[in-house]
Amino acid sequence: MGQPHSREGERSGLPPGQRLQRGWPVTHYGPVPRFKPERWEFRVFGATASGDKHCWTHAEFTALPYATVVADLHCVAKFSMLGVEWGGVSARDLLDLAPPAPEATHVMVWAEYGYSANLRLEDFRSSRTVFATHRDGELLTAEHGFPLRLVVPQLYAWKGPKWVRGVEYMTADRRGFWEERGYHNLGDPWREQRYSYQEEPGEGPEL
Ligand SMILES: Nc1nc2c(c(=O)[nH]1)N[C@H]1C(S)=C(S)[C@@H](COP(=O)(O)O)O[C@H]1N2
Ligand SMILES: [Mo]
Repeated sequence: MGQPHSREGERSGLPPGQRLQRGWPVTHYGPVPRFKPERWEFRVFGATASGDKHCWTHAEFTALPYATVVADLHCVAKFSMLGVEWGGVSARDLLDLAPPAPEATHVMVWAEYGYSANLRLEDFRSSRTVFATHRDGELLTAEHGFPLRLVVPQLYAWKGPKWVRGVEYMTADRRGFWEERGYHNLGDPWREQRYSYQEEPGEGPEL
């Protein structure tokens, strides 16, 4: 009781094997993409309820309802930041606007240059999952994911792509970029699910 930022079903503090990070380092693979507003669009596709894909321009996406979530960020490289406020569009609102088909069980979140991360629909559907445009009230910088990054507070941060461009609803699980390259398919920091060799049967598709 009484932990900062704790809410029902939410765990706060340092997960096992993590240490506190001061400041905000930049961690990603590959170059920082340049934002081209006229070419940017956000797509939801795959197993949608209607069978159609949904598209938003940058102006349309940023006009969606704004929500904030206070969350911790845990990098699998063992640093954590606590109590970051993210602002943007909640995944739940997006699911309402672009509902998945009843058969959908997983999502692939796609970012610039083909970076991707797979999530169980239940993790994506968490009330705390947010497509963030802001951090602590300020617009994201390019290296931290401007114009949009996904934040999934209950999972390691690689599950939250920066420069995110879309979501694919899937009827079976498939590995994303790091999940294919040795990282755990589920990525729960409280269970220290760091590497794919730790996966139990049923926790991920064949490698
Ligand atoms: N597109 C993209 N998003 C990404 C990554 C990446 O390599 N590419 N790295 C992830 C990892 S491992 C971490 S720890 C966080 C780091 O976010 P930050 O640089 O804003 O601290 O971004 C995540 N999102
Ligand atoms: Mo990371």
